Amino acid sequence: MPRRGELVRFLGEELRANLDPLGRLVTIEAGKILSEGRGEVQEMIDICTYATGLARTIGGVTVSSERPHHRMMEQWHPLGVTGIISAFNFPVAVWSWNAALALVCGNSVVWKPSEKTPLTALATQALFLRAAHNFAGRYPDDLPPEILPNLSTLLLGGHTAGQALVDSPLVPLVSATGSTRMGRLVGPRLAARFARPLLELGGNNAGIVCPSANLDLTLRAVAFSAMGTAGQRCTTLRRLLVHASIYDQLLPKLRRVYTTVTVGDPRNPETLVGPLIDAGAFASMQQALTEARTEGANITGGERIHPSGSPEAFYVRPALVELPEQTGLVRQETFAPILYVLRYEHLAEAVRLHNDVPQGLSSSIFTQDLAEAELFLSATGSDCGIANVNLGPSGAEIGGAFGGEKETGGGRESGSDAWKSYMRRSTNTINYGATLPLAQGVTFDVN
Ligand code: UN1
Repeated sequence: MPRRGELVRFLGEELRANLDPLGRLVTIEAGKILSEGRGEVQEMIDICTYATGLARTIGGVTVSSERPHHRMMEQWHPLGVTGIISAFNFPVAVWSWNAALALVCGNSVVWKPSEKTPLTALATQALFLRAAHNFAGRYPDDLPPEILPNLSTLLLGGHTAGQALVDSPLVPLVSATGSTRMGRLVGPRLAARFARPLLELGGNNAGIVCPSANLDLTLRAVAFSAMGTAGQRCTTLRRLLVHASIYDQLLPKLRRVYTTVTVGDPRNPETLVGPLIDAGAFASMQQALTEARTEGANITGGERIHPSGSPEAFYVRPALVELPEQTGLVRQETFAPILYVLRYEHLAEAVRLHNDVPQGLSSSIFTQDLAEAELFLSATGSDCGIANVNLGPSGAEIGGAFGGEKETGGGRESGSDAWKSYMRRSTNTINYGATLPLAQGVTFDVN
């Protein structure tokens, strides 16, 4: 096994051994329900397994040369220190998608987690140090002992810590996950010093429900992707475009789910919706609902609730907001459990509404009609980085490239060929002949 992959394999083993405690810490610190806290750590394990395999297969193409006795090929070299800025909502998984790939690509990582979730970051860094220690014990002569633990550094702090990372000439790549507002600050600063950005910013993900949709399946998909993680995923379903012919069939079922879903202590296995992260999240949710009311919305849920024993926590019932049209409010991302529902008559109109937002992360269509599904996936369909058929926009697996277009920032993390962002490419030409033929037939003969 290439040693870089071996180190990540050791990290995966530490995570596997600590799946329950780290998952529980995610629940305690970020407020995710137990199953989602555990799922987050499972996602970390998955990317470590993936990256371990990738360590063996990273390679470049060979290219035919127009010059006789020449060979051309590509090599991929480590890029250097990889900066990682992550958000509260996936406090540890986002680090792992970046770190596992960056490490098998031969880089070190410096991590600035959200100031809202330092505990899970400290725990993850401790697991990394254990993995590094075990690696050093197994391969004592591979790396000087002081280097290994420094392959991952944790930078705890606020805005200025993030800025130091973004501005450091020692960091050629910064992968930043968070709001579009954050991306607008980070992107230009990186561009100013020609550093490479990998941006995962806001989403405003929609689902189109067609007349032939399996409504039971749709209902479950909508419930998980709109209310799961209390609406605080970048992939959360925020807009539902429902065909007029099935609107009155689907909406009563959805309203019932919104009024009955269990909201409460995320440590309780019965709970499906935990708290919002803080008072600010609650305030922006209420502001959006107030604005929706003035726009003539019919709102189910959205109110604050007070489970016993948590007077200071911000628990809310997810809000289902039926609106007559896609207003400016709907086109912006409010990081809270609000699902806007609109009615449509023709698929072309639904696709137009679907794409008529500044963000482009994830998307879904619910249909049994092959032509509708293919149209949605085609170049004239969804303009997002992720487009799904008969499942919600959230909950992606690590094997695919993850990220989106437009104000989502264009970056790709995780699977497929996302590893290329963490490496620099060198095009090599080797002349194994004794003459010097020039490309494009150019002659340049000196005496
Ligand atoms: C995020 O919310 O920042 O696809 C990422 C998903 C998860 C990742 C979400 N695998 O919902």
